Amino acid sequence: MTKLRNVSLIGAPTDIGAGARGASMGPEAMRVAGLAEALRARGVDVVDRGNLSGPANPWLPPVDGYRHLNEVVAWNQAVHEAVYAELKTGRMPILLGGDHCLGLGSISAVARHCRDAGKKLRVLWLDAHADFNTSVLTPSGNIHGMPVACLCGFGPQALIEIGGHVPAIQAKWVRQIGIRSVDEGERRFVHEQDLEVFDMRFIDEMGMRHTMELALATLDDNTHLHVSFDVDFLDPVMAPGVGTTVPGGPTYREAHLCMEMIADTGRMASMDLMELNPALDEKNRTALVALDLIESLFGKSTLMRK
Ligand code: 4U7
Ligand code: MN
Ligand code: MN
Ligand code: MN
Repeated sequence: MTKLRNVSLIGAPTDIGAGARGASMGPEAMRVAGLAEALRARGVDVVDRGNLSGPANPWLPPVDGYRHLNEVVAWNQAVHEAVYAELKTGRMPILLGGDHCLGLGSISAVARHCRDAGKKLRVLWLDAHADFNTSVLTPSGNIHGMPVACLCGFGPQALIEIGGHVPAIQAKWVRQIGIRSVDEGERRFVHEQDLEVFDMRFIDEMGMRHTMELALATLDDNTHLHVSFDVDFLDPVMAPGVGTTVPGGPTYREAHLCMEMIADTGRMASMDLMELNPALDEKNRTALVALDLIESLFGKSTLMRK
């Protein structure tokens, strides 16, 4: 069971790295869904730190393969400092996005904390996409498709050096689950860098249980587990409120099993909830599904378990 930790909610209300507007409303949608109350009901001490601030979205086309690079850097610096500060005081940060470009600020802070504390880091990247594009490979210029590459040291200088250590993480610390949309050049780069990807074909054939056993196999008592949850990981049938839906994702039960098995490790020490887009949702339905899954991450079981 997950140790009950002190959780700090950090809102990052921006869609600066995305291709659709609206993820900027994600943090408030999770508050309206009752995230703090649900975690408190599970015995977790929750403090809502409110929202970070940063530059407005100018909605301009990409320049040299990057859209809104300066603004993305500013938002990620704010996220990095906020997440790092929470970890330093021994609390578990939950970053409420916001688009997934902010995974860079969040995970670079976690990596910095792990260096300070001599901890081993594992990153679970739950997503329909690999988010491993570069300015040359990207078909869109949208930086929410690039955070994993940036974390591994492939990206613009201003972004990759945010945590003070380049690369912030090593590709072999990452496990990606649920992947089903990878761009052509991105696919080659994923193979070249040997990123460990459990795609939907793998999950179809091996099942979510075996997939998660493999993805969680190398955790030990000294491991800090970070979960970066892009809501488009989920099948759009149950989670329509995201900008980049891809059909054929995990079912409701598969997603729950994934979260329950993470909870069972007791090692999750930070997380991101990213890409929720209330402008595309129906009556906050997707936020409520995300809430359900977060409760499972914090040990709520649908089974008759003690
Ligand atoms: B998300 C995409 F081309 N690969 O780079 C791109 F398909 O954070 C999508 O996972 C990226 O939602 C999606 O623009 C980024 C596209
Ligand atoms: Mn993503
Ligand atoms: Mn995605
Ligand atoms: Mn998306």
